[in-house]
Amino acid sequence: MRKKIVAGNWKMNLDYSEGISLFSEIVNMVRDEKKGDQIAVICSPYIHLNSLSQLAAGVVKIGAQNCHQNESGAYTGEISAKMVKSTGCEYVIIGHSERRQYFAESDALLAEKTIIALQNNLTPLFCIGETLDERNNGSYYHVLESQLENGVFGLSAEDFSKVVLAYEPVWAIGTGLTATPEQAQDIHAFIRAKIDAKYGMNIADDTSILYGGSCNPKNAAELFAQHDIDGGLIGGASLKSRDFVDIVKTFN
Ligand code: 3PY
Repeated sequence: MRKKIVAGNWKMNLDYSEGISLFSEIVNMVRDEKKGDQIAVICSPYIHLNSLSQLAAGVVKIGAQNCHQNESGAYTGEISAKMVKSTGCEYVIIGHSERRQYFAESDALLAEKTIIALQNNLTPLFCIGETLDERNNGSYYHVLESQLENGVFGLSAEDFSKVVLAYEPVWAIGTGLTATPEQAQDIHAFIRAKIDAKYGMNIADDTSILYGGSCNPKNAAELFAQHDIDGGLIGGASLKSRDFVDIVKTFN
């Protein structure tokens, strides 16, 4: 069954107490206002994970924004998937364009991170997306296909069926630009067709594909109404409880 998911990505924002107080507001509002079976997730910096898990009360799920590709070892400053899982976290974002761009994370590395996340029973929120140049020069279908091929299509069908995908056009991240609902639907349908070709129709139908990139309370309803869009990965708007919860409520 395809799940409807709204996942906030706090990125590198909020100190410890700011994170706790925003999350407490979000939990209370989601508890009071959410009606459907959509899943609300907050992907916070590592410092918040354990405390948020304790405050979540089953109302909101918790995700990390990254994990290391190895189980443990001499990797100063890094956090493993096992450590993430031990905080009570259920999700982890893998391959956000900011990781690809600023930390040179390749598809091959992201494939390793996805495997270790799955081995530790975390649900990967695996991101793909094209840059503005790639959109303008028409190579974007090819770019997206190769991110899928090299990032997640090496997984067995059983493992792939545990992955959530997020399409985040890089030109719509932090720019205030959003893909139109038609542009986003076109890409989501393309992604689903590629999953169908690789894993078959049942898995393709059941895969949740989120849209990310300046999704906000004003544009969420139109985006989420598209047949192949199953929710959103929310940047800036997840830093405001009212905006985030209004996006979650879009599915009510
Ligand atoms: C954005 O909306 O800016 C995001 O990057 C969500 O991950």
